[in-house]
Amino acid sequence: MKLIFAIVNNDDAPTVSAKITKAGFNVTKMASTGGFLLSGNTTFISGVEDEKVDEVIEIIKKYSKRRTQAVPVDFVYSPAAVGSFPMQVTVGGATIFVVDVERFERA
Ligand code: 2BA
Repeated sequence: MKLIFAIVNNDDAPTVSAKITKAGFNVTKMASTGGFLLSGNTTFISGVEDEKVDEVIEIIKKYSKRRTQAVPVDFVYSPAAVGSFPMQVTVGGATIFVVDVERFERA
């Protein structure tokens, strides 16, 4: 068994969640925050049999869109020239980790 962690944009989360569930997989949705942009995203965790991992990943990829987001970057040229300008950062579609599950129980 594997545990899939998938970090997706909040805007894609409802669709990703619905499609994973509709395909018959169990999934848990957690509110998370990206360390770089410090904005909210969604982390899904899903425990699946080894042979089903690719199927779940395909669903996540299909419904997670790539976006650009503006981030303010501060600059200081001189004491008189201080300000910030927007830098475009590409976010997503999804950041996915797959780890081995040593033991799984439902009690
Ligand atoms: P954030 O950390 O808020 O990062 C948002 C986007 O900013 C990243 O998109 C990436 O394009 C950019 N970025 C991140 N760190 C950067 C840096 N030091 N310099 C320049 N640009 C940087 P994604 O790569 O698609 O990541 C989306 C979200 O997935 C991340 O949000 C974070 O929450 C998570 N994530 C990505 N890689 C991860 C990793 N190796 N471990 C844990 N979480 C990760």
